[in-house]
Amino acid sequence: MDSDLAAWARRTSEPGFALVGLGGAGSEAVEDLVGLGSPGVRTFAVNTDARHLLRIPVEERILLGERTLRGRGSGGNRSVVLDAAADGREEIVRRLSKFEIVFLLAGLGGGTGSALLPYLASELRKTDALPVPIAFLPFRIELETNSERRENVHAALEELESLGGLLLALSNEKLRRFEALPLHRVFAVRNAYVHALVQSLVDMIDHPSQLNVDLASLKGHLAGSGLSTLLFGEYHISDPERLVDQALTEGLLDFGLDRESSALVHLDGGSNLTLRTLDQVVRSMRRRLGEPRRFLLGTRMRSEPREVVRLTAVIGGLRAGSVQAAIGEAAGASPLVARSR
Ligand SMILES: Nc1nc2c(ncn2[C@@H]2O[C@H](COP(=O)(O)OP(=O)(O)OP(=O)(O)O)[C@@H](O)[C@H]2O)c(=O)[nH]1
Ligand SMILES: [Mg+2]
Repeated sequence: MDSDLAAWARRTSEPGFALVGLGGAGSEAVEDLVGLGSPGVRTFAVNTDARHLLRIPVEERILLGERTLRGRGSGGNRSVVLDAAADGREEIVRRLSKFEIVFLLAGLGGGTGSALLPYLASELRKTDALPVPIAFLPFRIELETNSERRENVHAALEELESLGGLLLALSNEKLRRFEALPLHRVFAVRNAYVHALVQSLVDMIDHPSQLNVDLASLKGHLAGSGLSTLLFGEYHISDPERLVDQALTEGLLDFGLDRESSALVHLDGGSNLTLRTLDQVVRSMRRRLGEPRRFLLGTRMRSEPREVVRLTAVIGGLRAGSVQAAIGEAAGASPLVARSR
């Protein structure tokens, strides 16, 4: 028994989480996240474009379609990337499936990221790893002016939504509130938000706490919840209502809820986090989600007092098509939405 535990401890001293950039935009986002610090996370980039891949400072790089695409990218063609992914499937699944959670990041619209995000999420779902796809949706102007991009976004989102499980979709259109900033700064703001989301899920699983949420409880919760998303908020301990608001309405994610929602809510705070505050957060969250049938609460209280409380929530029961609808709303009368009805 002791030697089993020792073997387990050795195994768990290796990172349990992988952060994987797919295609150009996904890899650049991972580069930003690495810059913000990613302890306990192993970093990867996967691309069909060798030049781009070499530029990204990650621990492991995977070039797909070396023989067929010769390291020159896909030219926006999803199907050649899917062929290359099928060829490289065994190796890539072997390298990624040993992690507990695999965060997959891609900008949708091009060939590589739009093909690999649903493909790898679906392949990893067949293993013990929990894939968390994070999709960046292009600006409206790109969708309106390029039907190939639109098709790629549409196909990728449809596959991701029908897979169920976790899906984090962030449309660039939501970044318009930062439109006075240069574009790279705008992406940096978005990537900082993604970093916080990733870190909050990693912390929730990695640190045992009073009302503990472990990987098995997360997976169990997801299994019965259909399509789900991850929310994150942080606020001063004195205003629980505002904390819930931060998580539910001020994020950059796109989703719509069905009435049959479910929620896993985790609070991370200091020794001054009282039962009353917990109660207020739970009541507010339940009310605003329409009294979900399934609700799981987790907490982590540090030994010292803290002014700020962090809320991480996995919300299930997303409406099918709601992510597509969200970019449609952002893009006005987008042909993408007209097509998906
Ligand atoms: N470069 C960049 N593009 C972004 C970012 N966020 C979203 N995008 C969008 O990502 C989409 C996909 O572009 P790429 O990542 O270059 O495409 P790819 O996946 O490498 O696919 P191919 O190059 O066509 O094989 C574009 O429509 C951009 O709008 C970002 O942070 N950086
Ligand atoms: Mg590319």
